[in-house]
Amino acid sequence: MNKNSKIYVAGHKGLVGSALLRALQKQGYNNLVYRTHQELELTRQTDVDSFFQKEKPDVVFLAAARVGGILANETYQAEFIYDNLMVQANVLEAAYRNGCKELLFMGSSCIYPNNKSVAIKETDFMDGPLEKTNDAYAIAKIAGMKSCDAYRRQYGVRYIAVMPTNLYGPNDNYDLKDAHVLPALMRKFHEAKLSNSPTVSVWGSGTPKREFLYVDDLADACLHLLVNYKGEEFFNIGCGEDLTIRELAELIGKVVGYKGQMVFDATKKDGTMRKLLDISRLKETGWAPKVSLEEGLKRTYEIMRKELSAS
Ligand code: GFB
Repeated sequence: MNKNSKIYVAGHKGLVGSALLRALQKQGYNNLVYRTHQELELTRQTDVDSFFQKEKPDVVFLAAARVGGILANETYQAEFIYDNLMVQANVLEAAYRNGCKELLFMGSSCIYPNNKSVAIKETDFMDGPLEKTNDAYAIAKIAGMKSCDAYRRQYGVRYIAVMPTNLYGPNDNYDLKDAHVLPALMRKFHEAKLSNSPTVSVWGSGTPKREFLYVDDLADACLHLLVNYKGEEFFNIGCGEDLTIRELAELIGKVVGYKGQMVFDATKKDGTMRKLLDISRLKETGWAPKVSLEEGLKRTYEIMRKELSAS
């Protein structure tokens, strides 16, 4: 990949794709292509083929995916597995057939065995059962990552995968039914503050632990790998630290300035109790995260208010 390479960012309107686009633009990549969901339906093979035949990108960042929090994953299991498998299969095949030599596939930390009490290394892959609340999504992501291996080995292309931890930042989804925990709680605390509501509902027991990475750090790591890494491995991308959902909620409450109480809703699931990623493989390549959780939450709160008032 060089500054003149034609780079297709699939999913450029979403949390991850928009961060990749920002990072590429900031670093002076000047031949970027993208399409909105309305312009290009990635689950439709003929449309994807036509797009790749026309544009013939040199590099693809595959960040288009059907994603959501714990409830969305359970509610829309069939859509999560179907849409993700179709998008991946269509994009990888069309990319290869149209001469694309480099591709970065966005996996997920949910490909790993659930309830790991210690930080998860890449070598823990396939070493135990998946978390039930998102196994349809996880299987699709595993298929995507294994597809990269297969295309690389059979065709000699440089298709690699990364496994990001839970992400947050600009262009997140704040729809409370579908959102991940961080944007959901930020919105709930913000609205509770505005309406002087005495309580905020936090799903589950508050005891599961999660790791959160600001999405601009993820984009930075992805560019770093595509430019500097020439090997065959896949990479965990995280910040190396986790906290309980209760601690996260307290931190968000502080950033938002909410003075009321949290009420834990035991009718909602906890999901896996822990999924901290071990990022030593990535650190060995010379990359480290830059944005602390506190700083990331402050930035996200600013941005969320603008995004909510614009919607
Ligand atoms: O972020 P989240 O929806 O998904 O939930 P996962 C994380 C934890 O936060 C769970 C709790 O224990 C939830 O019960 N939680 C507390 C809440 N309050 C809320 C709330 O208001 N909304 C939400 N959504 N959760 C996802 C996967 O798992 O992780 C995806 O479902 C993806 O597939 C993503 O892999 C990275 O962290 O459990």
